[in-house]
Amino acid sequence: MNHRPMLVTCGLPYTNGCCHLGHLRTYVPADFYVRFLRRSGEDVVFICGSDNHGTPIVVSAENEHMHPRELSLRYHRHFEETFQRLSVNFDYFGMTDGETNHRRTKAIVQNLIDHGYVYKKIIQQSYCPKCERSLPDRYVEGVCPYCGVPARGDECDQGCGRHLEPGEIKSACCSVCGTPAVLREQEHYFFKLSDFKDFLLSYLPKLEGTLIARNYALGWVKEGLHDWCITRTLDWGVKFPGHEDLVVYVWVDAPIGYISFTEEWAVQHGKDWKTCWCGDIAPVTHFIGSDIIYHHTIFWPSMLRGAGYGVPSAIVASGMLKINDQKFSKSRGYVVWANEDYLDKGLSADYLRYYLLAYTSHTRELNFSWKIFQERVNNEVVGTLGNFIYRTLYFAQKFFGKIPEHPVDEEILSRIQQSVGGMEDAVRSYEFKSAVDTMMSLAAFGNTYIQNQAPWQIIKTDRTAAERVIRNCLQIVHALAILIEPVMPDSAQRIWLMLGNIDQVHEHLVREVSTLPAFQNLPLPVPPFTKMEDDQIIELEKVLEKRVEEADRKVKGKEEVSMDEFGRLDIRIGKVISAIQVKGSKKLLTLKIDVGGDERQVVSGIAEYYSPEEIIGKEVAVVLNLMPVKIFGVESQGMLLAAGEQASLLVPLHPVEPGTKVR
Ligand code: B3M
Ligand code: ZN
Repeated sequence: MNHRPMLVTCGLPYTNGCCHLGHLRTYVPADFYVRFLRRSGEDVVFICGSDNHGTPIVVSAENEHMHPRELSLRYHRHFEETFQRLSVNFDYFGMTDGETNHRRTKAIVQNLIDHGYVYKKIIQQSYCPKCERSLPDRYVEGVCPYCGVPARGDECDQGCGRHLEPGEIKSACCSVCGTPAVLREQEHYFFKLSDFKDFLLSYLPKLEGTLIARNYALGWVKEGLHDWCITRTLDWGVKFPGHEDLVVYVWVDAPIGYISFTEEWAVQHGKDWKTCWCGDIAPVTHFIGSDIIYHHTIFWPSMLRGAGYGVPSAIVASGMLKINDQKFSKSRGYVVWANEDYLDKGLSADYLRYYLLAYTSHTRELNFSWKIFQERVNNEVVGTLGNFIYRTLYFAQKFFGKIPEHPVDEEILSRIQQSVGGMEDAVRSYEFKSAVDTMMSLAAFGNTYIQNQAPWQIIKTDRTAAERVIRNCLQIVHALAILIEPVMPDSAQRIWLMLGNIDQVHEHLVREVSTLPAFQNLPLPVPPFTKMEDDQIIELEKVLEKRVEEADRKVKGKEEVSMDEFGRLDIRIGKVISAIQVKGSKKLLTLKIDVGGDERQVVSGIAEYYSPEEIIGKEVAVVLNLMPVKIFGVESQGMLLAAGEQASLLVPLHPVEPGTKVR
């Protein structure tokens, strides 16, 4: 077989929202992994792109009165730019709505059909009688049939996390208009996932990557596999072969994007994408969030297998993210946006990268708080790493002006080699935190070494001895520059230049940590890192606090009320005495209502549904203790209760005296 580069991918972000730390929890470690492998001499292709299809995008586009394509393009650019700002450098960043992916998806689906893995079946599908359309996936909201928690049509996102098949959700309502959905029979196509049980049972135990991915997947296979509905009644998406009214489910064409983007990259670079995607096991590593393990370990390999492609060799799933110890949640305000909250404030991309990598193991829960961020940056990056590097460079430059000509101690070289070995082992077992810690412990070693040797003392009496110490320290700085490149690429380059180099640190390999050309002139160094100040951190905390408060207020609007609170509303039955149209408005009537000895004037938006004649004499329910307001210049001293789009008035079933309280 031809030379096969390693292919590394990241889960494709949906193009209906901005980049946040939840995304970066996966992308930064993936970028680190790729950079480190490259520093170790591996040929790696790093591929990602945006996920443009599916109901999340259609629903968002509808809300923003935009075509899904326009919305997708906007967010596609947003992600591309944001990744660049964070030094997450994909070799190719495609779009699942691109021509290649339409073509590749159709081809793969056709393959599956040809191999007999697809069949059609009539199912009960949610339908909104008001919007007059089918309600696939996120067009429906309801209750999870497994755990009873509110869920959306295709997944129980707040409860058990299960994937839901069309028609499974209970108490379904249209997510656009709130109307209860009805079930309608519809013909859909299914993928015979159940045929892949034996394949998965032999494939999954050998799957590399993080343990949680493999173990979850095996558990699911043992629980039993259900065939998978792969079509949706939707316009936006990749058309199902031979059906203009059906598109494939987004989880079919999204992962196929990995192949299509490899193809597009290969065309640009005169390479062959097939080397990455053929053979039994393809040299492909997927970095994903742990919420999409099912799709990547069960659906995706089965689809690839069924269509005759190679299956991924590794799945690396990252743990979840918390913000201030609270579950990450956009709606509850526990979110940190990559641009608005971080990069646009002039904060260093490298610091964030460091935090995301060093905070905890890749598969553990990562907590973000500005306070801890400040502590880790100030103590570790500035205090340990920055301090050692600056002390060394400052001293070397001041007393020698160049890298002194002196052999490096064996002991120092072997200490450096020990770090390199430790990092390599850690990276290859996806223990990124441990890799970064190993690098930092080399810096800590350097700090202790320079402190104990105190070259600023020895130089007073023995210049050669000082030369030896500083030469050792410079060797460590040189090694650190190469080793931190995958973690903090910009900072690594700055340090590299301060060592008197003129080229790019990322052109160098880890095996060069022990070489350092002597006599190189040293420019005047500056401290490579600066502290995060308290007042800056307080500002950043405030932004987050405010967002949480605002979200809280919104949620409280929908909160339960106590009987006492309900009792504060004075709702009574009143009799309409007169009704006249409000001048200048087609929608409003001014009503005079007898509420039991008292008369109230109420302005109500019911003119389109009731003529004055038909409403006079009617008994209606009125809220009496609302604050009076002026509507079209007319004072309104209450509110009629009505339901639905046609303002159907709430009336008592049996006659009651005007003024009777509603309880
Ligand atoms: N677009 C985003 C998610 O569910 C989804 C990933 C697709 S990866 C092929 O996290
Ligand atoms: Zn509807």
